[in-house]
Amino acid sequence: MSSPKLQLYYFDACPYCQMVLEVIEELNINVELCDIRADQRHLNKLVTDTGRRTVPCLYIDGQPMHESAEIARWLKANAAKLPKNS
Ligand SMILES: N[C@@H](CCC(=O)N[C@@H](CS)C(=O)NCC(=O)O)C(=O)O
Repeated sequence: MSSPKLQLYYFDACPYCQMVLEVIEELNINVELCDIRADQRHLNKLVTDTGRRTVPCLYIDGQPMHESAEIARWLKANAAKLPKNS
């Protein structure tokens, strides 16, 4: 099975995002980071796709998942098949 493409929509000062970023670091998972405060296009896409501006939001092969606890749970449960940083 091929690894899903992962993108995390986030901003630095968000504690829920930091929790998810810690899990990503712990598991050494390769995730594209999309800072919604640094790039308006990321915010626009998030709002267009989900109708919300809430972060964190993890896109899994283009499918958005909200809620930090759910994201952390999903990352841990699927770690074995996720792309790793080299
Ligand atoms: N229950 C959510 C809370 C996320 C949340 O409140 N994020 C804040 C930033 S720390 C946010 O995006 N607020 C903007 C909004 O909801 O429009 C989670 O755990 O992911």
